[in-house]
Amino acid sequence: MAEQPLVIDSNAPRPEPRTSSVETLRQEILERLTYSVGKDPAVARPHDWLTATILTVRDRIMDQWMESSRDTWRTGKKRVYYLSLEFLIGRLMRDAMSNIGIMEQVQSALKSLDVDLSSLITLEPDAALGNGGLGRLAACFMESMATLKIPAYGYGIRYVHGLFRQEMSEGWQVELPEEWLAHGNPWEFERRESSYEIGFGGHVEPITEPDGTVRQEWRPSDHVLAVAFDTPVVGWRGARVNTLRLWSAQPIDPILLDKFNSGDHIGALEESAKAESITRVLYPADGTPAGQELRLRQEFFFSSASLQDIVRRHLQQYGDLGSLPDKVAVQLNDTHPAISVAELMRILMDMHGMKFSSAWDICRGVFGYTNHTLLPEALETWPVALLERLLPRHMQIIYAINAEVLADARNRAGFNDGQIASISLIDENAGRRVRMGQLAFVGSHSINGVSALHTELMKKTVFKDLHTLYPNRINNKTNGITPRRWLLECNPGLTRLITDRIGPDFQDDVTLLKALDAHAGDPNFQQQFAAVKRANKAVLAELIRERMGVVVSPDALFDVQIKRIHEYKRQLLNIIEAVALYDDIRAHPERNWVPRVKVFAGKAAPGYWNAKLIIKLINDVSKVINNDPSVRGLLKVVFLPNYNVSLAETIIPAADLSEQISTAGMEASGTGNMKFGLNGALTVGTLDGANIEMRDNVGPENIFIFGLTAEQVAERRARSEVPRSAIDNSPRLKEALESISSGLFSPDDRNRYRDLVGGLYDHDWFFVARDFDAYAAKQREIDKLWNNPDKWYSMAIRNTANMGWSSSDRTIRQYAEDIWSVPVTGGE
Ligand code: 26W
Repeated sequence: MAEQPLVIDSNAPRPEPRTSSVETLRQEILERLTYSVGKDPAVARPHDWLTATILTVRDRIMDQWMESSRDTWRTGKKRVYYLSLEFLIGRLMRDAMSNIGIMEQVQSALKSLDVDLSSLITLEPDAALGNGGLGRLAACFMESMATLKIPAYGYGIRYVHGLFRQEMSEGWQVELPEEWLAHGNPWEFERRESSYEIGFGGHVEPITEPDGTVRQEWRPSDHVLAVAFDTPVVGWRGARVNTLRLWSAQPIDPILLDKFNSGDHIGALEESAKAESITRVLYPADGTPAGQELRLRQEFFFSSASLQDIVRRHLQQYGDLGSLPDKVAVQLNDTHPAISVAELMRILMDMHGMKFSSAWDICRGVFGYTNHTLLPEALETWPVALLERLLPRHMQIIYAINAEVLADARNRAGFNDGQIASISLIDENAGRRVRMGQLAFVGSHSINGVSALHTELMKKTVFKDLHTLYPNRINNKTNGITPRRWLLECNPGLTRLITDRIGPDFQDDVTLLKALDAHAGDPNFQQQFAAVKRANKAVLAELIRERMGVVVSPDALFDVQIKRIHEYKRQLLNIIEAVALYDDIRAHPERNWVPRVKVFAGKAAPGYWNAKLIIKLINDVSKVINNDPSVRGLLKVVFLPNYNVSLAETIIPAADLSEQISTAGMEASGTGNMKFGLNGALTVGTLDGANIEMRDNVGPENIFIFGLTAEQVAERRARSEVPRSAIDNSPRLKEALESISSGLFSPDDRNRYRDLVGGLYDHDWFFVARDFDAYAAKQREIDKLWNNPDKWYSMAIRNTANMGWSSSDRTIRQYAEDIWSVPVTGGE
């Protein structure tokens, strides 16, 4: 099936590049409004102006987009493909304008048309195509790869609804569909020419070739079409523009006309609905077999489309697949795309006639796998029976890979039966299931953890035996964040202040923030830093008033925990401490209490009862505390609904204290911790994930570390320590727990929290009770420091100064060098 190599004519004509003077921009926005949106400026609505502005900004990215792509064809540079079920990219307009440096011109152009840029910015919907840190990391990586001029594609799914929109109903989370595409999406380009057929089901047929060899051919029973939608991703100062290619599922036959004409109008459209259901929502509930099957369909759908696309592009350029590992690096973002290993093997063997061993070498040359969690429930496994039915050929290939690996383990490494069972791709314990982590591991040349601690734990726990078998594969790549979005764009006040102090070079090399260390003791700079923070807090206070009807003072300490709601992240520890503080404030009104605002935000997985109950508890507690006059406004608790990237961009610059309090050993890395530190919040946290590296970088004297270490947690787990004594020995904890379980905060249902609190007495899986005293003591230390603003802000400045290491540019350089073997030509 040799493709004709495609010759790119570098001299093909192109239009004059767009310029960006205020006058040109004004003219083009008007033209776009009139000729593309089709609206008379006299009657245009805000959304029309938004679309016209986005189209105008987008045009300024096109030249570089095409140039970037031509360059890769011309030079034969290796391409990186980042496969991820989530891309939490958020809003794109401000990011694009800022990265290509036209924000001020656009603002003036719009102003001359009587349109306010900042209100247009907030009108843009958040592309909520992700759930948590893993998805945001993918978005930060895309931006850094463009900044560092690495030719890269992100591949994912164009969910019609993304993650659910969270609303509160009497304090309970309610999930509603996210309608981010309601007004169309001016950023994307539909590429009908890049569509692929994706098969499911059917059977495998052995075909005997003329030379006597036997080739397996998969005959799927049904197909859907994967259609590409491309979004440009522009790097800092327009260094390079890469592509985020998201797949949309469409039916091969949109309508069965015979059926329709025979009167079965709904039945005629069933195929269509079934195909489209694949890319409707992110993380469909997988509590039912049907839900599980849909998840697997999603994973195979986007893996197969991406690999077909990658192979086609490679053949067009190079004509032969032997060079794949030299020209292609595919990074698997967790196990969600792990089926890609079997799919690439199928493409190479069944479609291109390669032998197993050559295909297997290519496969491991191409793939790298990043692990993001050690939680057993998040390590994906699929029932063998499901795979056999849905992807029969892939199941055969998985067996063949397994045989290869197990033979290697027995013959070369002399593994015993226990070790064999632990590395096998098939888990024989709980019904036969395919372990996707193991598949991703053996199919990759590199497996990385996302913080130093997490990487060490991977070697000791889930991948212990695979690490013994392949000792050079596991490596660490601590996560990072893009300083463009998470400082320059979300915190213009701080950016200006820093620029005035140390000059603008840090905008190109964020490690230069280090120069701020020398100013940390300067009272004048401390005051300016405090003033910027206060202004950001005033903005957040206004948002809290608007959305929640709660009045908070920007002079209070803003204490923030925003992230997915999960028991291991311990929002429960935080809210119990708030209750204890509430008791203390009332018991000792004479003391000099520090005014605090506790801000929470985050979504709970729809099927995760305890997480939803914790949201309800936070809301119940806030209702009581916020309305109790004896608190005298010294403590406020707010839960802001519908946490997303945009909300984070408003909250993080306004935070004084960042809560990173997971049970040690359970948070793979965390990236919120870095965003807060960069914006001058102090961290209260456990020795978990990247908190440890943060402490090493900002210095132990500039961070509040408390609690049991991962080793201590593991040791206590191993001896099944009974946690009750931690409660019995802590009168404050006991009192807080009793008030919660007795129904003080839930008079309408006094038993609501009985089991939640009971769990802390019985097993306390997440060490809430055992870390409580250390946490509460830290909080009082923090109060003391707050009363010493010079000291507080000198520490805050030192945090900002020493967060340069957290840039995703640093992380991507490490991936480029150690995993992908691609040169980095961009950046400072
Ligand atoms: C199997 C379903 C599933 C899907 C997604 C389970 C769990 C997830 C998480 C949302 C994955 C996730 O976001 N993990 C986070 O990844 C970040 C980036 O590496 C880390 O910083 C966080 O510690 C980790 O929780």
